Amino acid sequence: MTLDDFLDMFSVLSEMAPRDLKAYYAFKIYDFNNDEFICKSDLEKTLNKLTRNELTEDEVRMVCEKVIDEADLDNDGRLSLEDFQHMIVRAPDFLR
Ligand SMILES: [Ca+2]
Ligand SMILES: [Ca+2]
Repeated sequence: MTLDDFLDMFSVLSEMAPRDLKAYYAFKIYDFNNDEFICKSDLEKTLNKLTRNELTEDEVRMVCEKVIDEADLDNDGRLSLEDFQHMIVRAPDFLR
């Protein structure tokens, strides 16, 4: 990360409410390939980390599909920050 990136992030963050901030951080962490969307492969990586690879590939795929199915508001098959924030508002336990 360059200093400019850091300052950009800082100015974005300072304009956000605490809950949005939390969602934004989580989004950034889960967006492994940094394309500003959480797609299936990002979710699969996340799940494998959270579950320490205890789920089978099929189980991981099923959960990912369900998550995207439920959270993808604009039906483009991936989660934007907006989709993600909406999911977190609906499921406050998600970040714990
Ligand atoms: Ca991504
Ligand atoms: Ca979407």
